Amino acid sequence: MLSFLTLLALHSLPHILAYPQRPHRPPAGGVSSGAIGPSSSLVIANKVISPDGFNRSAVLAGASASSLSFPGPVVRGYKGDHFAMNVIDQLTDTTMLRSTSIHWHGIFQRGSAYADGPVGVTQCPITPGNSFLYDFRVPDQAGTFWYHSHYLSQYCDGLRGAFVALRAYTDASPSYDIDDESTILTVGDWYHGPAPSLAAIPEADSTLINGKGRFVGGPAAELAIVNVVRNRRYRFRLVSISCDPNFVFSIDGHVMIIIEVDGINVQPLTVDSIQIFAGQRYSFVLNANRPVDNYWIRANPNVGKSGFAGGINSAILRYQGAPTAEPTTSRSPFDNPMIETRLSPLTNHAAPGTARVGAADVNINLDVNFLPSGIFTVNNATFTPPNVPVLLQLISGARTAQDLLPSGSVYTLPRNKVIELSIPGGSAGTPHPIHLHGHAFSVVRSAGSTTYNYNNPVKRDVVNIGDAGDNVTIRFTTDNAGPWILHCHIDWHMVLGLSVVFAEDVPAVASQDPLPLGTSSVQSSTGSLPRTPLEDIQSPDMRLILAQTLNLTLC
Ligand SMILES: *[C@@H]1O[C@H](CO)[C@@H](O)[C@H](O)[C@H]1NC(C)=O
Ligand SMILES: *[C@@H]1O[C@H](CO)[C@@H](O)[C@H](O)[C@H]1NC(C)=O
Ligand SMILES: *[C@@H]1O[C@H](CO)[C@@H](O)[C@H](O)[C@H]1NC(C)=O
Ligand SMILES: *[C@@H]1O[C@H](CO)[C@@H](O)[C@H](O)[C@H]1NC(C)=O
Ligand SMILES: [Cu+2]
Repeated sequence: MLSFLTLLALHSLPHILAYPQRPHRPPAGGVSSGAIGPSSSLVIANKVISPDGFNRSAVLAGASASSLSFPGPVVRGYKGDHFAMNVIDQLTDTTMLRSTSIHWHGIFQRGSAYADGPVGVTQCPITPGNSFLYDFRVPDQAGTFWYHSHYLSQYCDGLRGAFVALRAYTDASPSYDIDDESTILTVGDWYHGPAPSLAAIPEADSTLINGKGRFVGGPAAELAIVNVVRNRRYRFRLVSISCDPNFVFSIDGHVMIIIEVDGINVQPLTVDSIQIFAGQRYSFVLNANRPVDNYWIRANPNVGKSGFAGGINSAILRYQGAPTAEPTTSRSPFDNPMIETRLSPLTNHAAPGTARVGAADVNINLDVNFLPSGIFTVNNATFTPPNVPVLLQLISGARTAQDLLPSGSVYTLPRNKVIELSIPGGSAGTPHPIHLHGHAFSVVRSAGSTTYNYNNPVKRDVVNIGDAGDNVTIRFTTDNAGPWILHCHIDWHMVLGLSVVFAEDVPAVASQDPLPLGTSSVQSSTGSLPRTPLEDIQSPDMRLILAQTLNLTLC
């Protein structure tokens, strides 16, 4: 149907449609071995890799077992596409979790809540030897997303990659010339030990940019090289695939014009640095208009080893014609950092609802605390993944917050109402980047600001809630039935309970979010598949916390 209509359109309206709806794939060999999707297998298996010169076994994704990579292959499709990603669990390494589950971060999953991925909320983990088909549509989103394991801290062991939904038609005059796999920039933390054996909140060993980096005291491992041609304009898609740190990202000698935030186009904003939190994305245009040379790309983490000595936290921007050498550039002081309140959407500017604090249909304050026992609470409840995923509880007829498990962590929200959440900052482990599934939200009060902007606040899906004195406030409309988790995107904090679930439009979930036939992993919650192996969690303190305090039993 698509091709017939497209052909018809192209023949009859060639002057309007300058671009074919399906441009040729850019050549492989960019940041990974080639993009996959919208329909593909995604094999999850173990492999020893040394992205920073240190060998370790990792949990990786690939189109096949022989093409596993870190980060995983770019999953790519067009706005309007139907995605069918068959995730095949071939994990064998018992030092890490062997079950898995994938979340497609930022995708709304309207009508397909079962494909959202968080274990205990929408599904049970996929067990080794089994597969699970994530079958969902992306009707109304174009931009930069990512995918990652949503099973405890498994993505810290490597299961993370970029997900791009392209526009069906390119703008008549885009502000950039190049947007392909080579312009995706992932930044994340890397650990030398398997996540289940690490301390509850461990410190990363290195920062990887596009899967490459160095660690303090390590070898001069290869750094990521981002190639540009002078006087071309590049749309870089910066994706934080971090488990914990936020990074101050910059490129020596260049400014960045931000045009997209978390999948939503924004009014262009020129900056010289971006503090990017775990889970966030920014597209920025970089005009390669400086002298032909090598320039440092920098991502300085807020925790762990900061600075750039010996090439840590760095990658290389290389102009065509520049020598094959490390840059000698230095970083100028930042005088124009990205400030969240300066961002606003390109269209649909206003936050929904009455433009006054506390004047939404439903107003909820979420108080985050860290207890001496080493767990987080949100309004005094610690999120523990329930035996039966919340989605199944809803489909089975649970209706009220009191009926829903885990008790105290599930909030029911009425349909078609405006919700305002306020989340005071400053609890231990600050600053927490908070992510809501199923929605993007308007940030009417940002961290570091006391003003409320209902007129044209940025819309995004991960927000930093800042420090003591902050009271980050967000708004969204309940137009998407389903159980949507809101959690800290510092994965270690999420495991320690920093989550709640919004059960949105509960009466409609069973009809609007049906389980597809054969979703054995979801249904296995009542079957005989193994329970979450507590023995998989090897760190003694972690096991103690999970066993005694959280009483962890999944599916
Ligand atoms: C890493 O593993 C590879 C492949 O097994 C091996 O050749 C190499 O010597 C190892 N490197 C280190 C530093 O142990
Ligand atoms: C949390 O517990 C404290 C102390 O018991 C109490 O004062 C507070 O009202 C509770 N908060 C909520 C949201 O229930
Ligand atoms: C945050 O804002 C909400 C209402 O918007 C208010 O109820 C709450 O007391 C505020 N908390 C702090 C710590 O300022
Ligand atoms: C832990 O979970 C088991 C099974 O779900 C239950 O029988 C037991 O009472 C729970 N223990 C605590 C301390 O909550
Ligand atoms: Cu956190």
